[in-house]
Amino acid sequence: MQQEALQEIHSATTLDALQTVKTKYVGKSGLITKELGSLGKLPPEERRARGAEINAVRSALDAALKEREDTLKRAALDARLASEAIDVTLPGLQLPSGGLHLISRILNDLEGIYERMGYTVIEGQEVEDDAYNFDALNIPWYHPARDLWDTFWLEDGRLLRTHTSPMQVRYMLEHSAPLKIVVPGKVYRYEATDATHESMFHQLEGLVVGDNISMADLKGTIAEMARGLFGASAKVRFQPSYYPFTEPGADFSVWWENPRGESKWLELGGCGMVHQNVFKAVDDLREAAGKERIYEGKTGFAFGLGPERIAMLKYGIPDIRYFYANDLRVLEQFRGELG
Ligand code: FA5
Repeated sequence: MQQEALQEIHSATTLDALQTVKTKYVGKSGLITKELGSLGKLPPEERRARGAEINAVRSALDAALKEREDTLKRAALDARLASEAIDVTLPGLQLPSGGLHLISRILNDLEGIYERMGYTVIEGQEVEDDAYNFDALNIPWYHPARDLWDTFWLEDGRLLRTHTSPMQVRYMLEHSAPLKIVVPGKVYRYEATDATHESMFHQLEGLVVGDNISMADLKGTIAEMARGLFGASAKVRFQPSYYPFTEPGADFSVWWENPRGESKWLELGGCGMVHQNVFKAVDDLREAAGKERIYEGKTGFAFGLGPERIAMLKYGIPDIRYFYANDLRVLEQFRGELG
């Protein structure tokens, strides 16, 4: 029986199988245990020798079981460690990194240029009230100029801002002059798209208010921006234009000789001296909110320009629709550093 048991112990390949062998021989009702139990039936003179013999077998089996158990446990642990092993010398996985969109980079550049001129950068909301997008900007509901800004109306009567100019009003409600701000952000227009018009695009609004601010300050500021964007050779041109919230108003274009040897004028934005009706509307709103009237009689200039147009001019991109079509073949050519 000892030979047989040892044989079975050695051929057990799992701890479960070993447990079965253990139970069979030395468990409560195992074969060896039974042998010991039957000692009492032997004549007393045989008991001693027989008992010693069975105990020797039992010790041999116990020792063999223990040894086999250790071996199997060790093997199981080795297998687990092997399955968890990693090769730290393998080359790492290279994850493709994202980048800033070209328009984000242009806006970052613009913000830097204006911050160096002492402007504060603020942001506004894309869902606006008629009162700020139009009324306070001297564009009452019956004004034909409303047609210049085809509007996406929301069901609750609000709208998607058609330009960043409502932030002129919102800022003056909360702050006093003198002030110098730029406001980058998305704007929306319900209009047919073509190579130079999108229904969602960006603007950068500028507003300066103080005493004795003049058109010369406006021109100098725009020229400084153009040189910051395109280099020392950039020129700017102003042409009279009409905006209800400026008097006088102008459009400005930039001329730049680009690395491809082309040079042309590109209209970048609108600008002008802040209309006194805007200051009056701001004071009315301030008064209604229990604040002092402080703007009537001040002077200031404002401008609003399109960064998409800057990107098109700077990089020779022929169609504004490329920016938001999410075609990686286009976007990857202008992938900037993150951060
Ligand atoms: C305005 O939106 C005025 N709020 C700008 C302004 C501000 C004037 C302060 C005076 C004082 P306008 O609609 O012209 O003006 O738009 C300004 C610029 O936004 C344009 O010159 C152009 O660069 C850009 N832009 C206008 N419409 C689109 C469009 N559909 N797609 C891309 N860019 C556009």
